[in-house]
Amino acid sequence: MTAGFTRRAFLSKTVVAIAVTVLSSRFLTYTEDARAAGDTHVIDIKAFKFVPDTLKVRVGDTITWTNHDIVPHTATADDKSWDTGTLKRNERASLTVTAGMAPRYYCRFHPQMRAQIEIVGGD
Ligand SMILES: [Cu+2]
Repeated sequence: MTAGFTRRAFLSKTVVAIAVTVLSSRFLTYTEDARAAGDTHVIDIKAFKFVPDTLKVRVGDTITWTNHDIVPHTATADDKSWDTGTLKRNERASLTVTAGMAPRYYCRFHPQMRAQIEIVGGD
């Protein structure tokens, strides 16, 4: 009898755990899908930093860098495959995310300024 009770308790806990797992994975899937490709992301360059310095993007999204500092900056891929060019104060430049785009970048004038994008999703 004790064994039977224990087993029922185990089963119900298992059912609850599975239900929670299914619900949370559905929720995550929904929120991922809710964000369509083609979004615009804004990266601020201020106080010699890219903000944010890590950004999740999808192929087809647009990234816009705006320089708020007095001195000029760039956002330049580590492998030089893309480059915003020199951005003076309050200037901005945009790039469209392409598949296989080099994720890490820096400022040509201040190589200690570093940041990266992370390309997520398949479409
Ligand atoms: Cu710079």
